[in-house]
Amino acid sequence: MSLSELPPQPHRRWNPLTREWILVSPHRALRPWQGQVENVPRPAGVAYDPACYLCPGNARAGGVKNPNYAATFVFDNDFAALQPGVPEWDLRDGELLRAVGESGTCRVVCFSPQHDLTLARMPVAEIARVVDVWTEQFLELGGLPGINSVQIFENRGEMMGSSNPHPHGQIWANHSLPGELVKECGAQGDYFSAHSSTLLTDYLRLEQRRAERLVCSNEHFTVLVPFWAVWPFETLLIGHRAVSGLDELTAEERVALADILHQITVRYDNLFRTPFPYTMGFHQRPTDGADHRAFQLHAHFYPPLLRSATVKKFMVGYELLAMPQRDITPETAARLLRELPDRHYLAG
Ligand code: H2U
Ligand code: ZN
Repeated sequence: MSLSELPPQPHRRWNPLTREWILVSPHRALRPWQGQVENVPRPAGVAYDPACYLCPGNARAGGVKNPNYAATFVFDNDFAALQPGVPEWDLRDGELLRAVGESGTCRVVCFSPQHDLTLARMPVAEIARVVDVWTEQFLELGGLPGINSVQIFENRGEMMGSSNPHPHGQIWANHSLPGELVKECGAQGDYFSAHSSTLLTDYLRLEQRRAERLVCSNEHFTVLVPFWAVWPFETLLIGHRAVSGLDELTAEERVALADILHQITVRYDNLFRTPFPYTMGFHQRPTDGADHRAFQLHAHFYPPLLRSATVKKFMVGYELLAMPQRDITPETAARLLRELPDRHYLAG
């Protein structure tokens, strides 16, 4: 039996990036569903919303007024989870109780002044400006003393807890390396030591050869459903050239990154003809000044929807207590996404 003819039986799949297993139960994809039905979110519909705290010229919580920005706008989060200048302390009681001071900075990035746009409905040239801003922010925040991790992400849609439809993302930059980054650094570092090549470049070659889980690509980037995906339509965005951060991309690659972000978000919206909710974010090298050539820049998309604009996957029960599990296979999810039109369903 080869990996190309995986039987429709329960099996575990290995995630080499985090070194964890996930459970795949393909035979379960047909079970009846009488559970939750979500309200279908509608596109926001107005270019300017006087009540929006992200629209140009409007006041935010605390009274600060946004400038009349024309493209992108970055500000320090008014309810930041991290604060700069927290002194270093490490308090313990024996082995079991421990707390460590954590300093950092949280920022909000508005992608566009237009309230009702999304990445999927922004022209590639405008997304390219967002990529440039992310790159500048990575350099600026990563260059601050004591900042070793810069997490750039977007929560899209109410279902993912996004507080506002205005196109925006967040950046949390902090002193310690968060758990996911620690896992990915360890796995990529060990792989590079053993093979003298980056894990994700070798993985991408494999997927390009097998062509079972590819979704879309351009000259510099490919999006695929990883073999070990947990979320039904989870994808991984990998560059064709291994770089450790956005700052190492060429100007041409930054535009190609904007293009591939557009391609995948259009396909997502087209899947259930809805503004598709997701958490997306980049994983980049720690900014601690150490040698991170083993670390390859990539982005994850974690969308919650399962079978329609209204039914999402829950991470509950066995997933919380034991390990993540999925029904629809990554191969099926990739085929569904791949076969969708690359033109947005709302485009005239
Ligand atoms: P989310 O939609 O992903 O929650 O991001 C919006 C962020 O905007 C959120 O972290 C911040 C919230 O703290 N915010 C402000 O900084 N100022 C405001 O006036 C409202 C919300
Ligand atoms: Zn707005």
